[in-house]
Amino acid sequence: MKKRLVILGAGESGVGAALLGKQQGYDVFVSDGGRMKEVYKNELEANEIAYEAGTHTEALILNADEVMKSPGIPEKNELVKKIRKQGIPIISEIEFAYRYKGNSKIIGITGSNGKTTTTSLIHHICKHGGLDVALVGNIGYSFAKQIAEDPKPWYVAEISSFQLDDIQYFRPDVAVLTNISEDHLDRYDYKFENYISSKFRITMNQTAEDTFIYCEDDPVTMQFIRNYTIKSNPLPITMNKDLNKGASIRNGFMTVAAGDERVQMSIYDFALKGKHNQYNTMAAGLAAATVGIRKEKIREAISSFENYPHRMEAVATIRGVEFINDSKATNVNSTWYALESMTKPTVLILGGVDKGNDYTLLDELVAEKVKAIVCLGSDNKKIHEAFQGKVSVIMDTTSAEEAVFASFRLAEKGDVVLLSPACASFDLFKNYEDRGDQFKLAVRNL
Ligand code: UMA
Ligand code: ADP
Repeated sequence: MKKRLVILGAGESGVGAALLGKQQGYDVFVSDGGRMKEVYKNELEANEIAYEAGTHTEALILNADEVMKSPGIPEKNELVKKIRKQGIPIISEIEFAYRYKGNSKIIGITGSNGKTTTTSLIHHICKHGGLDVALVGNIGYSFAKQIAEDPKPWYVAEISSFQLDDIQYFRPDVAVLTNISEDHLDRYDYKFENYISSKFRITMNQTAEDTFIYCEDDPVTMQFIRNYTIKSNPLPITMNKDLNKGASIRNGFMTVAAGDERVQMSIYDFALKGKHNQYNTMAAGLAAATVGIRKEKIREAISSFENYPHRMEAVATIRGVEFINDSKATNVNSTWYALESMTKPTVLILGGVDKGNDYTLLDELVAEKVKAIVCLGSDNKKIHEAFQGKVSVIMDTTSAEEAVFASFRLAEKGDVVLLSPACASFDLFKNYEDRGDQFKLAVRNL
C-alpha cells in the first residue's frame, strides 16, 4: 500500500513537497487552513494532487503515515498538537527533500541575520566557479520542488530555524551559522535557548567528513557552541585574530584558508559594503573554498556580486537627504548593523510587528546617530517606551507614504533617512518586500 503523506500548508514548501511526494509514489493529501494562492492551486490541480483549502479536515489528516508541516505553522497549533499526540511523525520540507537528494551535496546556511545575503553570495561564487548548483530553501524556492523538477549535483540552501525544527536526518556537507541573536521568540515559548538550540540543529547530523563554518566574534554562538557535540570540521571566521584555518579580516585584508590554498583579498574590492557584509563575505568565501572553488574565481565573484533589494539598498538622494531601504531588517540585531554603518545624522523609521524585541541594544547607536524616530506600525507603544527621553522626536505614522513625508520634513540636507524597522511587516504590509517597495515608491514620488 502507498504511504499516506499529509502536507499541512499549501505554500511554497507544501506544494514543493507535494510534487516530490507524488513523484516518489506517496498517496499525497495537501491541507491548507487558510487561503491558497491561485498559482499553487493550479500547480496541484495540474499534477492531480488531492487538496483542501480554508479548513483542515481532521479525518483526512489524522490517518497519515507521515505529516510534512510547512514552516509557517507553529507548534502550538491545535491540529499539530493532535498529530503529535497520535504519534504521527512530523517532518519539515527540507527533511523530506533530503531523503531524495541522492549523491548531491548541500551547503546549508542558517543564522539570525545574513542568511539570504550569504546564501546568494555562495551561490554566485559557486556558479562563477563552474559548479552546477541550485539556490533553494528559505530564500523562496522549495528544495523539494527543485529535486522533483530539476535535480542538481549541488544545492545552496538557506535554512530557517522553523525548517530545522523538524529535521531528522538532514545533513549539510557544509553548514554555515552566520550569527545568533533574538528573533522569532514567539515561536520558541519566548525562550532564547530554544531558538539557539534550533539553530545548532544544522550541525546535528554532520560527520567528520563535513564542515561547520561559524563566527567566532558572535558572543551567543561562542557561549553555546560547547553545549553541542559537533563532529564536523570547525572553520571559524573572525576579525580579531589571524587564523591558520578559517577566514579572517585584519587591517582591511581578508584571508581565507579552507585547505592548503589561501585566498587573499582587500575588503575594498568586496561588492558588499558594511561590517556585517564583511562577515557574510568571509563566510561565503570560506564555504566556496571548502568545496574547491579556485581562488581567482572566488575573488572575481566576491567583487562582482549584486545583492538582493531591501538590504541597505540606496534608493535616492533628494535635496541632499539620502534614503536607504533596509526593510529586510526585521529584528534588532540587523537594525544595529544598519545604524552602525551610518556616517550621517539619521532619521530612523522603526516599527511593525514586534517579535519580543529588546530595544536597549540600540541605545548607544541611537544616542550617537539618530536625530528622530518615525514609527511605522499599528502599535508603537513599545518603541515610545524604549526611546522616550533618549531621542528628541518620536512620532507615529501608519503608511509608508506618511513615514516618508514625516522623515523628509524632519531631515536636513546631509542627513539620511533609514528604513530599518527591527520588526516584521505584517501589521501594515503584505511582507517586507511590500514595505520596501512602498517606501521606495513614496521616496520617488517626493
Ligand atoms: N497555513 C495553514 N494552516 C495554518 C497556518 C498556515 O494551512 O495553521 C497555510 C497558509 O494558509 C499558507 C501556507 O500555510 O497557504 C503557508 O505556509 P508557510 O507560511 O510555511 O509558507 P511557505 O509559502 O511554505 O514558505 C515557506 C517559508 N515561510 C515561512 O517560514 C513563514 C518561506 O520563507 C520560504 O521561502 C519557503 O517556505 C520555501 O522554503 C519566508 C519567511 O518568511 C520568506 N521565512 C522566515 C524568515 O525568513 O524570517 C522564517
Ligand atoms: P536573513 O536572510 O538572515 O534575514 P539578510 O541577508 O536578508 O538576512 O539580511 C537581513 C537584514 O540583516 C538586512 O537588514 C541586512 O542589512 C542585515 N544583515 C545582513 N547580514 C548581517 C549580519 N551578518 N549581521 C547582522 N545583520 C546583518
